[in-house]
Amino acid sequence: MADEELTKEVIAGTDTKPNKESLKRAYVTFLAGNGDYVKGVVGLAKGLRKVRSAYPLVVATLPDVPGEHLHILRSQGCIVREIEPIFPPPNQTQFAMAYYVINYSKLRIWNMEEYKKMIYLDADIQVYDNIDHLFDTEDGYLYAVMDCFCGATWSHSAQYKVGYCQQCPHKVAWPSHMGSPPPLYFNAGMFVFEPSSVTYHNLLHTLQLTLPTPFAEQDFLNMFFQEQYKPLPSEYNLVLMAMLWRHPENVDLKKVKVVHYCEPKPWRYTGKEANMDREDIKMLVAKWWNIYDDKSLDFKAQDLQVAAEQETLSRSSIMASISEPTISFVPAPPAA
Ligand SMILES: [Mn+2]
Ligand SMILES: [Zn+2]
Repeated sequence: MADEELTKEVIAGTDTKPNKESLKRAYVTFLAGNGDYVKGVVGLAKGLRKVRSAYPLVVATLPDVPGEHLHILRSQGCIVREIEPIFPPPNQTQFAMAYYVINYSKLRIWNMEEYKKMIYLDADIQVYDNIDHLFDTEDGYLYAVMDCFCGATWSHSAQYKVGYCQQCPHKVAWPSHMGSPPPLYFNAGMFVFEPSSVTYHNLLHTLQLTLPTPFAEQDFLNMFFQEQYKPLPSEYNLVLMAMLWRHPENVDLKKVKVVHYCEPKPWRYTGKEANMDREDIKMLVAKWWNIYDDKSLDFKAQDLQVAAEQETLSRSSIMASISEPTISFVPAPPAA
């Protein structure tokens, strides 16, 4: 491996701050409880290393994540950031499962203002291609992939009753007597956003005034960012199984960069689950395990050493240039 590549890999997995640009950008995921989602985060950290991402993975953790899991995350090069839970207004708890309730705490990531731009990824996501270029998207928007309305979890919605899905808006047209079709709706497992304390406080304030809905924080984010939402192509968040089942014509597995294992979770998959005995699912689960099990993708002690030297180097170069009127930082090399 070339030195430059090694350095890049080290930078990707640490909170070293070798230049101004990498300080401002990070991936972020969210972890709660003492369950097996920690495996998802470890897998994701290794997946980002494998595709040579130039940016670190921040893990926003709730206080109920056990210390031994925090230790595992740090030893995999993650930046652990403990956050306080956000409880939904009491009128919302009737709808949401505990899973959704806990997910309101995700809103805390908007308060990570030390980063200019972040890419949020659920812990049940894996990246199979470098997506660092999404940090270069135009500011002022929230970027995410459109969801599918065909699953039974949507049975409460007008879309489901009509049989309309934004993934194939021409298959079943939206009835004209029902006005304009519903606004585009994204899956909140992956999105590109800009942390901002103004947005953060608006989010928390608006949450208190918001009526209950079935998809809790995902519905809430869709309402809040309706005007700023810009769709990304579906290869940036392939939602399993919805897309493989309902819209196979919209899926090209060879092009997929990001897989969202809503179901099945790869670390729980046994092959005996109903309707999951499929070659495409087995292939995608095996792909996830290949990364998770790959020891060469573990964050290594010698990387820490190199990382520490990097940090010292960058500190001393900042110190050396501190009296200069303008400090120009060398940007990270573009990812391969
Ligand atoms: Mn998910
Ligand atoms: Zn659909």
